[in-house]
Amino acid sequence: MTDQPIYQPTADVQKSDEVTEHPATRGQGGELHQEPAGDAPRLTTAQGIPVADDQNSLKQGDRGPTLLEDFHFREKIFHFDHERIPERVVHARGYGAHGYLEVTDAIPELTSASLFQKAGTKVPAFVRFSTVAGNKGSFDLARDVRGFAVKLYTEDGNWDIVGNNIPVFFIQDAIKFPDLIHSVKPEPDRGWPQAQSAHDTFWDFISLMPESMHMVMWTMSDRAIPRSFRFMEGFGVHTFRFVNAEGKGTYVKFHWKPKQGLQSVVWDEAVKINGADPDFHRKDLWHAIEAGDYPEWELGVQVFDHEFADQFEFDVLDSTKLIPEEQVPVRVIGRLVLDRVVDNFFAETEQVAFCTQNIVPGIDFTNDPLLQGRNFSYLDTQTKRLGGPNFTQIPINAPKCPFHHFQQDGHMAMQNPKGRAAYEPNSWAKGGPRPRPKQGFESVAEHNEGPKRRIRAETFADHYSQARQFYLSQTKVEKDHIADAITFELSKVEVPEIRARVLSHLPNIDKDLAQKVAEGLGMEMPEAAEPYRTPIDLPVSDKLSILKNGPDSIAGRKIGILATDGADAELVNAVKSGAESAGAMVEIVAPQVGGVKLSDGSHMPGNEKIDGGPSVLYDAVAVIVSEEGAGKLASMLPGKQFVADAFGHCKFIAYSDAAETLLNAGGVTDRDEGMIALKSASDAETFLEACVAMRFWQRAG
Ligand code: HDE
Repeated sequence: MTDQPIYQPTADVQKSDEVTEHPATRGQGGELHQEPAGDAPRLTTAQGIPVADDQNSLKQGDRGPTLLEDFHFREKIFHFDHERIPERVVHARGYGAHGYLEVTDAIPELTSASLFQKAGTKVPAFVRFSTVAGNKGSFDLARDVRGFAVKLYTEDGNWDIVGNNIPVFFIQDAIKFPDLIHSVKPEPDRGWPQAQSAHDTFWDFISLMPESMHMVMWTMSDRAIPRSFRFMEGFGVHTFRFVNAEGKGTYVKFHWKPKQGLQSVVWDEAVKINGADPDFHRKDLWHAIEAGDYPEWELGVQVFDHEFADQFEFDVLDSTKLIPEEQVPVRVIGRLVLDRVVDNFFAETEQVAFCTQNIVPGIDFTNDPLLQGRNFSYLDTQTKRLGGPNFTQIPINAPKCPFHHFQQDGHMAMQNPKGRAAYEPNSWAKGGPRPRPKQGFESVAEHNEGPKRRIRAETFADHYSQARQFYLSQTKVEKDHIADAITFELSKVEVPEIRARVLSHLPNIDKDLAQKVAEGLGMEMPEAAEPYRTPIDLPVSDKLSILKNGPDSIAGRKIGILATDGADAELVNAVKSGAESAGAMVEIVAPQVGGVKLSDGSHMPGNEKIDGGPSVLYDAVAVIVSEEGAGKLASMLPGKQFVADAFGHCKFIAYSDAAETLLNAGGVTDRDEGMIALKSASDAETFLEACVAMRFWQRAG
């Protein structure tokens, strides 16, 4: 020990409710402060040995080498080195929350599933939303399909509905899944692009797979850039089966319908949100739940029989097709509510292992070749990702009902049975669990026959009719967005032949769409691809559009108020309290995050500094500023962009008199009906009523 004061790398920690003084520091003379501050538990190694010093590794001499003997240091670094598990090969970036499913309509005539026997039954749920292509650290607003995976912890075990926010899929047979995913992931030689389909390999694959055309219409639509997880629909995609107590099967498709309504962003907004807040979607979910504004979805089912399946235009086993709600209405049988954020992201969201093969008595699979392939893939992938077969023992994956089996041993086995019987049948009096012929899971006794062949059924051969139906069911704004998205994506494709091949499919969907994209790309329209089966005309389905199914209030939305010192207090308070009482969240964006001094001398704390709070983060904005404040903002790029973007993205904008200077500086010179002048506090109401429409689309032309 030297006489010199010993250098201490840790600064004093500010005290607050959550932060205590650092427990183990050395005094000037090098002596250790023995006891932890307050009643904090003692720091130990993973083996439980109390730790004296967590700042310095054990050295031979003050400036000498670190000693191998330092088991605390070695254990800490070793653990750190092993802290990552492989990310999911798809759907790597996701976010989860807890909640419950409450059955609102019992359906014992359709299914013997325990949860559906009585209205009012509640089962715990865990839901994970995700993007597909990007890695774990990618941004939230990628143009992509969103995963919508629901784990229901029922009395009869775990039932996972591993769905998406789009009701169809790119491919018909699971054997093409690795090809599809390889084509969209970063290209293998160059390692880019991240979380994007706008590149050669994806469109090359798509152009060679006409069965993907329906799904591509969806991914090029605004469905692929949702405003928030809370405003998306979810779909089980495949046709499943309900099975009742008599063993009678009925086909079923599962739907999740957001009570909050549907809502998406525009592409330019998505790009800017990715820069301003790459965690936009996960934060949105977290903040809504923490604020007690629990997102909710209706569980709906489309139930149909063999007769319907036989006369339906397409094969109900083909996941590139949906059944329009106009043909088979969605019956609501439950509500899914998310009311609790996770305690630990890794333990819950990262380790949750959804498996399509997790179904319960009363539910069954069909022969959809995509579903059949998935039933193999998910168990395999979880075993690899979570390191062994005991991933079912991790609390987030463990059933919440009693469970007993003879699986044993393996990595990290935590539930180890007592006694001698590790096999079944056995003759020990207390030999453990036995099968229950009447209550156990049974598959529908379906009769299948035919030659063993690698073949795609003829009933899967129509590739364009529903793509056309989807496109024609959209509003004009939505159609324009689809054309713009395809044009954008193909403009990132470098090989002209690939662009032309994609283009050649579009006339089979809609000639105007094809023409628009060709013009947007500056290309001659190539000859149309020869369809295997001539597309048929199908009736428009309003349920396929987002804008025809938008919200009916601003509840759950986020209003941004751009305010400066001297802003009219009455106006700021009117917008704020009006929005909050309508169930919206309000954030104050100010030149300084400390907040602003309003006209009445009151202090309004800020949520964002103008540079960090661009208008893309809000559903609508109010610009309530003083003359002086407007002048200052007008000389700043983020100030000008705030109003220019809000206007360009067709948002409703409320503005005080003094805001004119800023609006003009941002190039916002039109005062259309989406621009609401705040002359007095009562105008706040007019503004908030207008906001229910979410966008003033007329501005888009
Ligand atoms: Fe998946 N999919 N998938 N998928 N999928 C995975 O499982 C797979 C498909 C979906 O939040 C993987 O846990 C195959 C359709 C979601 O953890 C993997 C095929 C639909 C999630 C896998 C499909 C989905 C996954 C990767 C073609 C909508 C994330 C990591 C037949 C109905 C779940 C993992 C979560 C995840 C395989 C197609 C939805 C590799 C082989 C269709 C929401 O097992």
